[in-house]
Amino acid sequence: MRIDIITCVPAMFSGLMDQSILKRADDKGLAQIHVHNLRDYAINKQNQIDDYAFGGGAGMVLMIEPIDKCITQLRSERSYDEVIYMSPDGELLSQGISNELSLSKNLILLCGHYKGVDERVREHLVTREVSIGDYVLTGGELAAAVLADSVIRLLPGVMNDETSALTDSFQDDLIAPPVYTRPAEYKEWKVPEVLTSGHQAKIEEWRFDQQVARTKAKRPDLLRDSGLKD
Ligand code: 6GU
Repeated sequence: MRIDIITCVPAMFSGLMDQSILKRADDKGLAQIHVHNLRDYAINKQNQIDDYAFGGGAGMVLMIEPIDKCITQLRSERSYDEVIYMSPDGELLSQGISNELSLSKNLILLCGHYKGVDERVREHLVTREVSIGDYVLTGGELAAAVLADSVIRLLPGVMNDETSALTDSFQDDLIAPPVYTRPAEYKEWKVPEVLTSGHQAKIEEWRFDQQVARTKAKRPDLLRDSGLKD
């Protein structure tokens, strides 16, 4: 998978792929992130990429021309599954969307700033708009990093244990069960006995019961569509 990120703050992505699971994905050639500085596509000597909104109002608007030049350049090099505009009013990112996007070969993530982008970018250049939650960030960069992380970790071969992404919270609309490691007793705080019993069927049953109980307690909204309610 290749992810091209268009941003006016490229420094926000430095180091993103240098650690942990994303580094392994990069090392194995499973995922690459290419960051493009919108200013490199500025239309004049002043390196201008934003301007005042027609009709007035506070805040600068990212101009269409630098964004179009950058996207057109990328599209001339390869075809993209989606051109995603990171925006607080986009569709809410979920495990389902990440699963879907993880089947992509090439993605463009466009990060907005200021008061947003010229609406014609959304009308003509973007195929999808994604938000990471109902709160406002200063720009789409952190949201793009979140989306990239959640998608890349799902790519086959990225995780150590091939099945581990499948047992994440949310993959089956249930929160993951609690986990413990040695020592089995610490300051009189004990690990549930079933986990050290060696009885695998009982362990699986206990884990599932825990998932359902925890989801009911913490995120009852997840159970609504799962058929597991009551
Ligand atoms: Cl994608 N962008 C911005 N600026 N704020 C956000 C967001 C995105 N998702 C949640 N808040």
